[in-house]
Amino acid sequence: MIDSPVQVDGARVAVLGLGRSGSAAARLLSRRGASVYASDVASSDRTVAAAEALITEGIEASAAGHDRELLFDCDWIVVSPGIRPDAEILNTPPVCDRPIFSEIEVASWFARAPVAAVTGTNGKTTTTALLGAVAQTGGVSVSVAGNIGRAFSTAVLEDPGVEWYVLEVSSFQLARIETFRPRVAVVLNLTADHLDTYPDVDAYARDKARISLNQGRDDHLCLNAEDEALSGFGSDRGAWVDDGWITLAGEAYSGPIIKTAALKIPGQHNVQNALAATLAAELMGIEPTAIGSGLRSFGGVEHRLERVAIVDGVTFVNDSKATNVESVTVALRAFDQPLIVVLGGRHKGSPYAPLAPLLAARARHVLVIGEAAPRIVSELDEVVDVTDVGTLERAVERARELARPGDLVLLSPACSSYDQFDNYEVRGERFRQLVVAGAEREVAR
Ligand code: UMA
Repeated sequence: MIDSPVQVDGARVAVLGLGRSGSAAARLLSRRGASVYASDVASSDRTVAAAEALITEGIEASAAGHDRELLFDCDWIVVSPGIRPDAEILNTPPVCDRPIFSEIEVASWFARAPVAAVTGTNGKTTTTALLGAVAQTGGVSVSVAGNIGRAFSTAVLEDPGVEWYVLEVSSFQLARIETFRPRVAVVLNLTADHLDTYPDVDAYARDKARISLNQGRDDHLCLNAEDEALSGFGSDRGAWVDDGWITLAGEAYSGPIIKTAALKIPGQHNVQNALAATLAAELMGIEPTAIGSGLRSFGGVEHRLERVAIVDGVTFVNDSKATNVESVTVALRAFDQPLIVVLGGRHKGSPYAPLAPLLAARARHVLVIGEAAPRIVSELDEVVDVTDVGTLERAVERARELARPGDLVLLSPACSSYDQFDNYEVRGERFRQLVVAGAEREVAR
């Protein structure tokens, strides 16, 4: 717990956005003595229900618009990570004249345990979940939260007595921090992403780099020496692969941990994630034997290269979390079988052409859905069979018709989900349902 840069108790605070972050921040601040007005521009069932839930708890809230008159009375503002920096509300009075903080910044004021925070373009969800699992194996109580799907404010409210908070943090969450200070910070890798929000890669990288903004002498920053954008930071501590072994040179222990072959999570990228988690765990004080058992037993996270079912010899893999081209590249490399790949959703600004060589080599067919479909077709149709099928329902149906036993159907969209779904989890769940429903129909026939 640190001193907040602004007064909380007795302050009038506006929370923008009624998603997971906004609702949780509103609750946390209200319990800490602030008078909160929480609002959302959208009038969907979800935002209306979120506003009603807050109102029943005695918190002022509204969906279907931000009430500017109420905003004028507010001393400072909390912004949800999904509100784009160029959103009108952030750039016009009264909001632009007030201090604006991100939700993780606000939550950190009330966290009584140190934070281990993981960022990077890809692998951060897996690494965060893995680090949480390793810590738990080591007997350390942790609360896992952040971009992974549970707001840090929720963790602070629900798990006040833990020894560590293990957080996945995104560039959007880091953009408006002021005092957020992880004891252990991890930056996994950095490649172009979110170019629909940022003017260029440098601006995105600048936000990611803020993870170490407030770190001091007793804090640790773990970087990936193999990542072009992050290398060049020499250090005598680290984790690497030596003759097939994950090997650690840490604070209290130096030596082998486990063989990479003992990891359950597939692919070379997951070896990198395991190395990052190994080093971070040791810096959190976890014993090397516990790190080894935690790494060995971790089975991966939902929506990330998640094997959903095998139907008539065809494997269906849900990689809905892959919302950029690098993630899809990693997914395409993780399997040896012939692939039928489902791409598409909302375009995020980066080209799809870099996928062409891998798709040409591994994909039997590409099915595209959502707003980005025409763009994807035009960038890929010279190298691979690609069909715009519009929806995920159609994609699963068509994949079934095209697939032969031994093939693998991979939902790995390279796009965000917001054109057709609430978020990537809902998209992944829908894929799972469609696969399972199709399998049941086959059985019934
Ligand atoms: N809104 C306004 N006014 C505006 C614009 C938008 O009120 O002018 C509203 C929207 O209608 C929406 C809300 O603001 O209801 C924004 O919500 P949000 O998108 O921030 O959603 P949350 O449920 O709070 O989820 C956020 C993260 N979402 C994003 O960063 C887009 C979740 O990460 C995170 O799990 C959650 O906080 C808890 O920390 C998701 C994500 O997709 C998984 N992250 C991106 C990624 O991983 O690529 C960064």
